[in-house]
Amino acid sequence: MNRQVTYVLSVLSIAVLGACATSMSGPSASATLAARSGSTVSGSVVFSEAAGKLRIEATVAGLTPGEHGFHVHEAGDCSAPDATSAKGHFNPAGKMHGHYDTADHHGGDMPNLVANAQGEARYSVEVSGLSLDGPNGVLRRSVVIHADPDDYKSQPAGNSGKRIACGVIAAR
Ligand SMILES: [Cu+2]
Ligand SMILES: [Zn+2]
Repeated sequence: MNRQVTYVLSVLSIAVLGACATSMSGPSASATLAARSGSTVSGSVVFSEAAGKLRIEATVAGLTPGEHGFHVHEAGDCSAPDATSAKGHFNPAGKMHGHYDTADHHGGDMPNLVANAQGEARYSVEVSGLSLDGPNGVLRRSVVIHADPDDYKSQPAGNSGKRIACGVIAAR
């Protein structure tokens, strides 16, 4: 390999590395989950914008096995022992509660978290109708995990029971 080719290749590899670093450091937000309603749930949730959608990734432990309702709630306030301070589901479009992939749902309605037999959940979904900032923005709101599954139809919150974890969503 002559010197000129080596030079071109090293410039190319720097350009590729630079592009990767840029895409990984796009705007994002995160929430650290605090246990509520006497649970021992812990974990974190990361929100990032991807091609007009919002990607939500979570790692959670201390759950009971199975499905748990998981939503963005209106208020960025987890201070109450039962997390009622987070208020209702984030609902910027004034819709009914529903399945995240149908026309009628709260902006904050997300698919259930599913915990394995050890009570751990790893979660990665992309939803439309949410963003980090602006009218549909999740920043300065909260993310809540419930004791029971969201049935995606009961009003106003899918009958998902107690709020067992809550985290305020902050830029990072
Ligand atoms: Cu909720
Ligand atoms: Zn809802």
